[in-house]
Amino acid sequence: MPKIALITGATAGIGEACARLFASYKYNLVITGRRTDRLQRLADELTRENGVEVQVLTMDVRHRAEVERQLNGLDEDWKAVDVLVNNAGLSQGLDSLQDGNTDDWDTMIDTNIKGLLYVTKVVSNWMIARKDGHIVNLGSIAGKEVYQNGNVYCASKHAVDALNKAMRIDLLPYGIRVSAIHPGAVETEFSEVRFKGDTDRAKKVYEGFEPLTAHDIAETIYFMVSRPKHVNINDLIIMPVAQANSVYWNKER
Ligand code: NDP
Ligand code: 8X3
Repeated sequence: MPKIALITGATAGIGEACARLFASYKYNLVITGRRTDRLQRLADELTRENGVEVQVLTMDVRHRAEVERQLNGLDEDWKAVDVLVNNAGLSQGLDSLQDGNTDDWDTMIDTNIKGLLYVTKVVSNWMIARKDGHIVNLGSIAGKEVYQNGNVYCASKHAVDALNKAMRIDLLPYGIRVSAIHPGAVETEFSEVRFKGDTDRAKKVYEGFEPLTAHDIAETIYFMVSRPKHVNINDLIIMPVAQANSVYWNKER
């Protein structure tokens, strides 16, 4: 029986890289995001290249009713999810708290915290019923440290760090594994989204050093998930060699 991975935010970056890697290991996939065209193209490609089955769910994780409707609408066979990668997330803006845009705050909190909770509530119940499953939460170095102007994004990722620990306790009686991965700079669409389409500003974030790639993160997530059943990696921080933490960098000038 092929395993099933449900990956949120699979239209780009880390989520897309996870979808590609898990498909190469013959997982059937449920991939989600807001951009249906990208999801459908990816699904067609992964089925063609890897012979796996892929379900596409277009959903905005901020909308609880939509999340519940889309997930609960899956056929029963597809609810036997072995791996949930809680990846959908974003940053909006890089402003001081006093100058912050309150709509950006809502978007980050609604996506990174509430969206992750809505998806987890539904899927964890499927895992509880089977007494099996593994949840991998995308935290960030921003969930371990706080940097200038990172305020609300950092807070949202600190919340993911707390929820990762909380899930592990609450799901303990059911043998469900819960892990978090906390990357430093990964070159994806993240900065383009943070800077709202300002591609020049986004490109500069990754200049003068070698950032992590989405594939680096996908490989590490696959490593976590593919450990023997009795092994759980609770927490993993992964950085580019040129980034010691949120503040100290070794960049060429
Ligand atoms: P990308 O912008 O490349 O991808 C983000 C994904 O999240 C997209 O597929 C996007 O899909 C999805 N997404 C965003 N908002 C929503 C929403 N409201 N509903 C559904 N899906 C949504 O960024 P990354 O791949 O870099 O980011 C993935 C995760 O990794 C995030 O949680 C991020 O915080 C975290 N992270 C990233 C780091 C980095 O340096 N890049 C470092 C540390 C952590 P769509 O727009 O189609 O809905
Ligand atoms: C993304 C990494 O350092 O921009 O979570 O917050 S950082």
